Amino acid sequence: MASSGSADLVIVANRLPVDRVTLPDGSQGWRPSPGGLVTAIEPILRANEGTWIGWPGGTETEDELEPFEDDGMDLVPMAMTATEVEYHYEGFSNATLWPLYHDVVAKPEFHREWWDSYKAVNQRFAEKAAEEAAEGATVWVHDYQMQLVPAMLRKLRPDLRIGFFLHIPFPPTELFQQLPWRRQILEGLLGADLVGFQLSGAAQNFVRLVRQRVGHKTHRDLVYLPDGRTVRAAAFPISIDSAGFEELARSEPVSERAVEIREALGNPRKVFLGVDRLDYTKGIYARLRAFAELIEDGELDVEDAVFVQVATPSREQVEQYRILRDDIDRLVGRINGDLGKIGQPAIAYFHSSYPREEMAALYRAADIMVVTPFRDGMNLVAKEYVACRFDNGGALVLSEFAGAAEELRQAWQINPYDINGMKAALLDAYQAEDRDLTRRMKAMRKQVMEHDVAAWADKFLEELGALQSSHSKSVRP
Ligand code: ADQ
Repeated sequence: MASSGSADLVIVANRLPVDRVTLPDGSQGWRPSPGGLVTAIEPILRANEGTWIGWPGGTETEDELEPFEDDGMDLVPMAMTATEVEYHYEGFSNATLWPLYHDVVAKPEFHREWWDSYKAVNQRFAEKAAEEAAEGATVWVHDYQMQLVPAMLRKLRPDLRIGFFLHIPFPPTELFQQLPWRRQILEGLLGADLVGFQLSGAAQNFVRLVRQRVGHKTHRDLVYLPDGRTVRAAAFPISIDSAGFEELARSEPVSERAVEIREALGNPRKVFLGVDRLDYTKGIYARLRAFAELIEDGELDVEDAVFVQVATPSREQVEQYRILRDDIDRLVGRINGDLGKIGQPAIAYFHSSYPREEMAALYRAADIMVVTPFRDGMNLVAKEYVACRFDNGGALVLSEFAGAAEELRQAWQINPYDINGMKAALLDAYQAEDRDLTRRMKAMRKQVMEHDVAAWADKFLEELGALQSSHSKSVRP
């Protein structure tokens, strides 16, 4: 067994919760990247003297990156070489696994040198976790970039309690079988005591694959390993800091900004909004086309309706993402050229990332939130919109292929491949009466406000702690 460290809770994720930045004086510093995951996990990390292991996002070498404390959390930055960034991160993670796990919306690429790099990076993260974790500690591994860590870590430290959570969908068995390294990935995940997914269908896919491909005995959500261990696979739908978003949305500056945004758009009757990472799984192209067709058909008028699309730059080194960016640039240009009027574009398109306050103001300013991914693990944007609508107003048009559709049943649910169906739903949401909007939003708000990200993290750790394990301690929520 490797010598143990002092952390009772270790988070292993591809990225650290902070980004490396160059400060005004030219020196290097850190800026928190305030995501929902950090908000949820931070209090638990603090209560348990926890440590977060992850890549800070550059190509600094190991010597340049020292562990440090940030607001009560111990952060351990992991170095990645330029080749590892290309092979492990952009390659295997984002050009093999990402499209494969999202219904092959784009064609996954299989390269043996990418896989070798994926293994090597996972091994290094596992070794670091083994070094940091105290005797009997809990290690929580996150997402598709780290699927081999659980088994690698168990080999080094059988005393640990290990949990894994997959933030993206787990594919149907027929698609997963394409992966040349399918068995190794399944065995990697089986190193965990608890494997968490967004939806129960994903957990079932996983258990079925383990039975078929690895040959272990299974019963419902349990896998029985030959060495006597059991692994549980279950759904833990992730959420957001719901109260935090509502509070932000209610604040004076955000309320004023929401009014300002509508004015700047020319005070149209209705504002449609899309907010996504610029990713081909999100269905941005099809949704903008559907909106444009409604104008061409004479159902909507640019005097009355505008579509605001905010797309955060993402994975710009991966070719598919560059192609997508160009495609959308061209589409927006064509739609505005054909259908816009002076001072009244049909689509207001922003290729940028905004602070949380601006996001909350956009959510408040928007009458119809349009979330149309071809496949999405959960989709937090849909939940953020709902959390910000304390006025019980606003409509949500939501793809049935987003994980969030299982909880947000009162949204206008659509099939993103069906352009006519999408057009009909957009129009219906546009014309909906206030009474209908309120009824739907109230029900969705109940769901989102009662199931926030803190409850999600507590539930995962509680269930991980409850699993029988010979020597490990459990973590305080
Ligand atoms: P993502 O694919 O990144 O997450 P999503 O769940 O929508 O998708 O989360 C995006 C986050 O980024 C949201 O919190 C949103 O507010 C923020 N964001 C988006 N555009 C932004 C912009 N222009 N400026 C600032 N912030 C912006 C992955 C999975 C999802 C899963 C989450 C969490 O793909 O399915 O829900 O992880 O598990």
